[in-house]
Amino acid sequence: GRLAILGLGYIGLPTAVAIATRGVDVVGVDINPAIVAAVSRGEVPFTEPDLAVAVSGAVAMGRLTATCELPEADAFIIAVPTPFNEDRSANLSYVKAAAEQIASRLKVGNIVVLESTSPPGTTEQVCRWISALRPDLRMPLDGENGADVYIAHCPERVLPGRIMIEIVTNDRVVGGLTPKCAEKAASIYRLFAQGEILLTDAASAEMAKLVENAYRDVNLAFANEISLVCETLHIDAWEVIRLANRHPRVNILNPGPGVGGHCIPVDPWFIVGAAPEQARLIRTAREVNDQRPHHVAGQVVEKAQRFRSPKIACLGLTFKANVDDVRESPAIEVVDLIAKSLPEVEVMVADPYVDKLPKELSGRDNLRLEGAHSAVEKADIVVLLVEHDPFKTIRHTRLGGKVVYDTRGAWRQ
Ligand code: SAJ
Repeated sequence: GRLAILGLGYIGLPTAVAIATRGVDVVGVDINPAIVAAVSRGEVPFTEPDLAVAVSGAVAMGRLTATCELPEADAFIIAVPTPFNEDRSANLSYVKAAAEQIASRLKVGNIVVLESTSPPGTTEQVCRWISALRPDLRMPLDGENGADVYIAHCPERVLPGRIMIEIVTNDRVVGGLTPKCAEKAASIYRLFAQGEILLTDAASAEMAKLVENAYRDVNLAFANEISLVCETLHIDAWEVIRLANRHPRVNILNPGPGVGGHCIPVDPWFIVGAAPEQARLIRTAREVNDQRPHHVAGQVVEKAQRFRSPKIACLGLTFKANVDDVRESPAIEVVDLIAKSLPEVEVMVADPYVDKLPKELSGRDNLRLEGAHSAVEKADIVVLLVEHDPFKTIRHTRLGGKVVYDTRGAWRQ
C-alpha cells in the first residue's frame, strides 16, 4: 500500500519516517519546493534529535519520497499548520487546501486522517469539503448505508525535542466520523505506535487535544502568577514552589518569561472561540501568559536605570530549552521590548541554536548576536531567557559583580 502525508513539518516528517520504516511506501507532500528538495536528498530542513538519521535512512531505502504533487494513495494524513487569525479564530485555509487536493485523488476504500490540531467540528468540515468536490462518493456522514471512504481525527501530541521517542511511545487518540472510520484510521497507527490506541468520535478527539494543551497553559499561568505574587511580596517564588511541590498532590511548573511554541499559545483560543462565555479560566490563563514577556522586559528596563550606559546580555532566543525552534518565542518578544524601550543601550543576544537574528529582531540596530561567553563578559546586566544546557555552567565562572536576572531559575542553588 501507499500512504501520502500532506505537510512535511515537525509532525508530518517524523510520522512519514515512522510509517516508512514499517515497510510502507510513504510519499511526503509539501507546497514548499525547498522542503521537498531537502527531503528528497534525505535531509531534514530543521533540527530534531534522531530525525535526520531516520530520514536519510528511509530515503536511501526508497521507502520515503517527497513531491509537491499529491499522488493517488490508499491513505492520506493531513499534517499541515492550523495557525490563528488576527481575531484568534482558527485559520483552516491549509487544511481546506489539503482536503481539496485529497478530494481530487480519492478512491473507494481510502482513509483520510486529520492530524493537525483543530477546533471542534473540523473533521466533519473536512468531510464536507471533500463531499462538495466528490458527489460520486458516499461519505461517512451520509447515513447508515455504508461509506466509500473513511475520515478520522488523530491529533499529534509529541513533545518537540523528544518527537522521535514520543511518536512511537505515546498513546494515540483516534476519533472517527463513524466507529468504522476510527477502526480504519487506527490500523495506520497500529503500524508504528507502541502506546495504546484509544478509539472515540471525531469531536471528542479534537477536544481532547485542545484540552491537553489548555491544561498545560493553565498550569503554566498558575506558576507565572505565583512568581508575580511572590515578587510583589518580596518572597522567593522558586523556594516557595520547591517547598509546595513536596506535597504529594502538588506539582507546580516552573515560571518563565512566557509561554511559546506553535501549539500551547494557540490551541486554548480554539476552545475560547468555541465557547467564549464558558471558557473563562482558559482565556485568563492565556492573558496571564501573554503578559509575561512585558513584565520580564519591564523588570530589565528597571534594572538598567541603575547604570549610566549599561550593556545587557540576553541569553536564549528559542521558545524553550535545547531546541532550535524560535516560533512564538517569548524570549524574542522580551529582547525586542528591551531593545525598543532602551534604544541607546547595547543589547547582546546569545543562543547556541540560532546563527542569525530572527526577522522580528532584524530591524533593531542596538541589537546584535554574540557568543554567550563574550556577551556575558562585556555585560553589566545578564538576563537568562532560555535554560539551554550550555548556559547552565556559565554562572560559576562569569557572573560575579553583574546584575543577574534568571527568568528560568536555572542558576539557582
Ligand atoms: N515552560 C515553562 N515552564 C515549564 C515548562 C515549560 O515556562 O515548567 C514553557 C516553555 O519554555 C515553552 C512553553 O512553556 O515556552 C511550552 O513548552 P512545553 O515543553 O510545555 O510544550 P511544547 O509546546 O513543546 O509541546 C506541547 C506539548 N503538550 C503538552 O505537554 C500538553 C506536546 O505534547 C504537544 O504535542 C505540543 O504542545 C503540540 O504540538 O501541541
